[in-house]
Formats: sequence, C-alpha cells, structure tokens
Amino acid sequence: MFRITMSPRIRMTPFHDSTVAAGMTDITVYNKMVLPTSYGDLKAEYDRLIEGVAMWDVSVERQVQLEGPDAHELAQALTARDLTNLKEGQGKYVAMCDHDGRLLNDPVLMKLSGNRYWFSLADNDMLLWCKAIAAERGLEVAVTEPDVSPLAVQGPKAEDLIAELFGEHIRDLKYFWFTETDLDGIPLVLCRSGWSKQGGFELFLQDGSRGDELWAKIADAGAKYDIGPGAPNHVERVESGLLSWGGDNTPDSNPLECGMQRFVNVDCEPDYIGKAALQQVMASGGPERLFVGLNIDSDVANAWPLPGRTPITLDGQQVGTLAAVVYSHRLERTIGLGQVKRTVVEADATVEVQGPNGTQTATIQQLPFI
Ligand code: THG
Repeated sequence: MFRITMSPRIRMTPFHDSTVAAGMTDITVYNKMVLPTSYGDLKAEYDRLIEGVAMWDVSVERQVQLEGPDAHELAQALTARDLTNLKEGQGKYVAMCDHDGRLLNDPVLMKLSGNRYWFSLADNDMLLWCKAIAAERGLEVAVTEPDVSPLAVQGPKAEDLIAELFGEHIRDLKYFWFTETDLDGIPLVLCRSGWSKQGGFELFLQDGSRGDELWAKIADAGAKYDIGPGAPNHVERVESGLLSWGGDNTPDSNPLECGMQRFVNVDCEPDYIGKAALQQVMASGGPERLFVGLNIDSDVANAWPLPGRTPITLDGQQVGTLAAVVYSHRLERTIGLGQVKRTVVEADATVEVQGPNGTQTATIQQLPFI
C-alpha cells in the first residue's frame, strides 16, 4: 500500500475531525477534497446501510450557486432536462452536457427560489463551466461556491431518526424535495436524497465552522438506532445501478450512454447546451452504447473500486468497458457495471470481461440489479 500526500490543494471537510475520531481508515480525493471511503469494516458499513442507518460525509459534493434575475435562464441552459415546472423547494437529478452532448456532470439541481439555484455536484470543475457560460451569454447572475457541505443519513431507519430531530412533517417530503431549517441553531437545508437506494436524507450544512457540532448531534440522536459512520457504498451502488460519474463512463459518453435516459428531455421546448447533439444521436438510431449490469461467472471478493476501466469483448473484439466489479452480499454472486455497444446488448450476447480474476464470461442485464 501507499499513502496520500496531503497539501492545501486538497481541502479538508467541515466534518474532518469527526470522521477521524470516528475511526476513518481510507479516503479518496474527489472534487479536490477529502472523501472518507471506509471506517475499516466494509461489510459492517454495508449492513448498517441495508438494515439500519449510516451517516456519511459528502462535503465533496460541492455546490455551485446561481443567484440573480437570470439564474433560471442559466440553470436551463446548463441542464439537459426541462426545468419549466421545477418548483421552489424541489430538486431534480440532471445531466449537464457540453456542446457535443457529452456528459460533464450528473448533479442534483435544487431550486431554492426563483432566482437562486444550486447544482450539487459530482466530480468535475463545474464552477468554471458555469461562470464561463454566464459571462459569455452576458447573463445577470452571480455564480459562486457557497459555504455548503452535505452530510448524508441513509438507510431504512433514517426517516425515524430525522423525524425525531426535525419533526413528523419531514415524512411528507418527496424525493429530492427539501426545506431550509436548522438543528438547534445550526443552519441547514434538509433534502430527501442520497447516493443509495436505501432511502434517507442529506443535511446541507450552511456554516462550515459547525460541522463537528452537527456530526455529534446526529451521532448522539442516532445512537438508539445504532447509527454508525459510512461512506458512499460501492457494493450497494453497484447493486442499485447508480452512476459514478467519471468512473463508470468514458469521457466521450453522452447521458443516454450513462443510464440517464429517464432524466433527459431531448425534445423539450427550452433549449440547452448539447440539445442539438443529443437530437442528432436519437435521429441516427439512438446511443451507441448503453450503461448495463453484468452477471459475471465465478466469484470475486473485491469490495473496492477497480483502479481503471478494462475491456469488455465479444469474440475478441472490444464492445465495451467494465467499470466496477463487486460481490453482492444480497444476490450472493459477482456483478459488475459497464458500458456496452447497444447492438450487443440488444442481441443479448454473452461477453467476456477482464475482471480482477482475469478473463471471465458475463451476461448482460438491465439495471438496477436490486
Ligand atoms: N447527493 C448530492 N449531490 C450529488 C449526489 C448525491 N451529486 C452527484 C451525485 N450524487 C448525483 N448522483 C445521483 C444519482 C442518483 C441518485 C442521486 C444522486 C438517485 N437516484 C434515484 C434512482 O435512480 O432511482 C432517484 C432518481 C429519481 O427518481 O429522480 O437517488 O447523492 N447532494
């Protein structure tokens, strides 16, 4: 093993001291910030998420704030989804594309008011992109990074815990909807969201000096639910087919090649960057590749992300890329995620993958696995 050299270029999160005190053992770097990835027992972390409740630091999901009279216009230009009916207090999972329709990011977009929006980002420098587009279009909007740091509370017991802390009304909050509130004076935005399919909330802390205080309050109140620290869970997210931007997709992929078809409006009224390119893709018969699940022959007890994408082949020809391989505790078999040529997916072909155990055969299946 090797160590990570820290420096001021890599930002610590407002929860950093708490994550260290909680026994954090592993990190990765995401959006040039520290993302804790384990507390030393991956199976226990998985079980907590599936059966109980886990809390994790996702400050790395940095926000870009658009504020001003042209905030809506800019948000729509940057988003490959019709935002006409987006309500105040509502979020949506969206694709941000470049002019060629390539997926630059898959954030959660939140409408705080008619002239204030947040993109809650995956791993890419979108502040630069948003500022440049606003300036080039001469829009009246301030594009900034606000002091906001999400803390995720996920799992089947998350709702009981959050209701105890914030009131029964939060049970009525719909998916990706949010409310501005506070916890004993700690300002935050409470959103029903999170990168797992086990249900839960994210607390968007709005004062970076109070991270350890917020962490302690959630940990204390969660003790009776056996809450424990966790991280964006690699096994659960593969089972659930949640995209890890930049890991699962090759850089030239459009959102239709990343499993985002449900979240993209190709023929809506409003225009957006990349729309013409996506229309071209559909006019020429559809995306070249699809984001799919792979049922891999033979077991691999590999709980960590692959260090790189490897080829998926059919009769020796490359037909896709393998991005993740895990042993699913619930399915009790080895599964993976990758991008595969659409014609191969439609033919229901059996392919070969280069996994941690060498060459293995795999069948293709629609996502999610569970
Ligand atoms: N939270 C916040 N920001 C984020 C993420 C997050 N930014 C980047 C990344 N994660 C965004 N990715 C996803 C992907 C899927 C979901 C959430 C974030 C998700 N999808 C559900 C599904 O696919 O079934 C529901 C989608 C829907 O119905 O609209 O939950 O985690 N702050």
